[in-house]
Amino acid sequence: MVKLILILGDQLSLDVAALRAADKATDVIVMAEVFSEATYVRHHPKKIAFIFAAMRKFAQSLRGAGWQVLYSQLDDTQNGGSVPAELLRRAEETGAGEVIATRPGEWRLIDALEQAPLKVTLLEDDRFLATHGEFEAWAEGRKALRMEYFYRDMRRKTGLLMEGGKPVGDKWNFDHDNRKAAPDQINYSGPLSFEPDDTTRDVMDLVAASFPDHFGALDGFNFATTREEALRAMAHFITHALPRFGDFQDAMLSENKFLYHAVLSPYLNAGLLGPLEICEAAEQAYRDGHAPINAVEGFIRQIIGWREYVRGIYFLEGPNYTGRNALEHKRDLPALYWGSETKMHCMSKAVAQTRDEAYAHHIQRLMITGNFALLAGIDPVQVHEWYLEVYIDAFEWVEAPNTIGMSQFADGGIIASKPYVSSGAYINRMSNYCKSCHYSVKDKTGEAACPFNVLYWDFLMRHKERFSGNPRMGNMYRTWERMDEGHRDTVLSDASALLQRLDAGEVI
Ligand code: FAD
Ligand code: DLZ
Ligand code: SF4
Repeated sequence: MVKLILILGDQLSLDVAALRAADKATDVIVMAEVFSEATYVRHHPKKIAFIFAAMRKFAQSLRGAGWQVLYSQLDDTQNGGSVPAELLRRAEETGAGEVIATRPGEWRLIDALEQAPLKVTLLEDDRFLATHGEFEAWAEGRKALRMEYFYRDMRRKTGLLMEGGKPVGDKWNFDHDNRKAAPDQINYSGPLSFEPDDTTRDVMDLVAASFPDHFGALDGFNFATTREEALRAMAHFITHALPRFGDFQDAMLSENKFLYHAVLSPYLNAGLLGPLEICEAAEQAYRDGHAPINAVEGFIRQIIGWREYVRGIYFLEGPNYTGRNALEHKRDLPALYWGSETKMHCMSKAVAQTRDEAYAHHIQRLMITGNFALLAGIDPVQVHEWYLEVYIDAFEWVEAPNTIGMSQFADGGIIASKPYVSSGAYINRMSNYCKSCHYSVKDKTGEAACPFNVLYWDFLMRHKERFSGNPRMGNMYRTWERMDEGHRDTVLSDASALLQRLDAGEVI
């Protein structure tokens, strides 16, 4: 009997499990652009355009390889509007009795497929290095699930940067070398960009017409949309940026959106590239003497360490993870996250770049927009939805642990051993934002004081009970205790006034 083989918009890999289980002679592939996936959160137009264009081209390549593909465009009059509805329609059309799918990367969609009135078999998505079973076994019985130990297991498992059972350079982690402040000059023109072809332009027109009120610019779309292009983007990064990736991994510059970052996450997460091939290319660059160990180890750790680890946490913790709010933060996400005016130069730049590119690099996400949300006590569910909407690489399995866990400490410390908060001093050290800011990063109180400076202490005081006993945070509390009492009162009353102005919708 005919089987339907479902391929989702982030499953665009020829070796995806459902495709491996399919029979070219009898089975029919179903791919569908649907309103529900594009609007359950209002995804950035560049993200929708990327997914749809890549889906159309993937479908074309499958047809070229002899597969029968039923592809639904968003504007097809018969389009049922959701993945299950499209499966039902195609089942009726073909008489198929069964659907084979690769397990989606979001509980919401897993649930929708399991509830669909069809026989659906979900196969494990094995485009990752660690299976759910392996992650569960690793997590079992551990008091703390620290990424570093998981990462070492992944190094051993893959053999990446290993020699005779030991880590190359006799150290697992070279992060110490990867915290250089913003350089004066960047000798890299940024990620490879791709002129939209006819298919991409059609998709862009469709997206512009269908989602006019989604936050973000569609103009300037220049992402790769095929595996062949993504491979070229990868080679470009390895050749031109990887050697300096490590040194300036945590730096930020007003005038440079990408520094030496890869901007490969959209391709990796959509399935156009695989994690192992990227890491092997990076390792080769080290073995060829093209890139230093701190850059290559740091880069590989992000992929086989952090990326695999956050996925493990997402599936281990279950569907309620995205609703966690350990710090009981309740403030609404301020309008400045949607591009309303702000006098904070760092926030204004990070949000503007997000609107324009659907991309910000890790430290912008963690230490600018994430840091501000955490300090200001914003509802983590709203923060999570914002990150899921605005970034081209955002799929819940990877976005939610990074936001709920790493950035907002809303999981109570499963991912982060302490909250990622900082005053303006850190931002000033790692960037040149403060030089062009309305506020003064040196001022600790008063009208001109950097909001991060007052909110930082306000956050620590609000959560004193929880954090003052944390060995990694004792220093911060001791610094506070050493301050003059009058100064401390002024800091807290300035913070309170600032938050009131934020709540009142004033420009801060
Ligand atoms: P590079 O800095 O060049 O890193 C190389 C690769 O490592 C990335 O392509 C990515 O695949 C991987 N990587 C690096 N850090 C992480 C991480 N913490 N978790 C998972 N993979 C990582 N990443 C996403 O892929 N999707 C998301 O939705 C996402 N949301 C985030 C939300 C917050 C609040 C934070 C703090 C981080 C988030 N990240 C997310 C992680 C990270 O910011 C992005 O992976 C990275 O910015 C992608 O850009 P890049 O390819 O230039 O990365
Ligand atoms: C993100 C996305 C978007 C915007 N649109 C579609 C779509 O129309 N059809 C589809 O199959 N997939 C889409 N996706 C990706 C899914 O949302 C993704 O598979 C789930 O969120 C699980 O990661
Ligand atoms: Fe951001 Fe404060 Fe620096 Fe302004 S002074 S750019 S608000 S850290």
